[in-house]
Amino acid sequence: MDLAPLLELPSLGDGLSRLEPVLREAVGSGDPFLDEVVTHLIAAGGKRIRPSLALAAATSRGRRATREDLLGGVTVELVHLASLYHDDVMDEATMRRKVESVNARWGNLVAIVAGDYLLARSAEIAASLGAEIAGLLARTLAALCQGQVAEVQAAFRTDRSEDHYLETIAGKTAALMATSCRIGGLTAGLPSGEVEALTAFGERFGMLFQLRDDVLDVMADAETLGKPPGQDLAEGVYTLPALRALADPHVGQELGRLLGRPLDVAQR
Ligand code: GRG
Repeated sequence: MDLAPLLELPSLGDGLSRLEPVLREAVGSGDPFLDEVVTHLIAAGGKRIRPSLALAAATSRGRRATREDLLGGVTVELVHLASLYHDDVMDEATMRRKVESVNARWGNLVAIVAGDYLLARSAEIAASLGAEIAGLLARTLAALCQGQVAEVQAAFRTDRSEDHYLETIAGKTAALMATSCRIGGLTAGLPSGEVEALTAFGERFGMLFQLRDDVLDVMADAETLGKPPGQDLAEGVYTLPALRALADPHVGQELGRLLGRPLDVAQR
């Protein structure tokens, strides 16, 4: 995704560079091993989309990001990081952000507990920002889990539908992006109408972001993706492009042949 137009916003570039030390400070435990594990993916990069959304929302009226705004961005990035740690355990992924995944390097137990630790830190920061943000963050965590369970469930169902897919991505991706925008609006103390509009923008941005990701999984080459294309279907994840393709029995048969196992034809 080309974030350049967003990053050209002077206030956002300033906020993102000031976010990094706050992010590292937030995960510091004093234990050298835990610190190494929890900074592994922070150091590896990542696009910082969720804090970008929070900071863009918070500075949308042109003011400089405050420490509260930065902490809002940190709290959502920590949730995202925790979800990556846990997701890689579930998928047995070996690479993340172009480096070895945490589970591949230190094992599943460490990856799960380190993900839990990141969530705990995120919750602590959200609580410091007030009850409204703490409650919002907790509801978003529930939505992420529901989205993830819905995705796993789809692999065992034959009545897969586009509605089910849309519900899945609303939970696993769009909920946190909507919350990122909302938190930015809240830490900046914007009027409620603006907070609602920013939240609606974040939700739609998140849906489109995941749709694009899923289309790229079937259309892009291995080099662009950093993994073999068609990985979603190979893992039993039925995304919208796969559902559309499988609705044609010939395409479904061909995909099944390529993957070496029969695939269910989606019902729409
Ligand atoms: C532990 C919070 C928590 C949840 C448990 C594992 C799980 C339930 C949910 C996983 C949800 C998940 C991994 C959704 C995919 C989200 C997504 C679009 C990831 C890629 O985001 P990018 O492209 O990644 O912003 P970078 O690396 O750039 O930050």
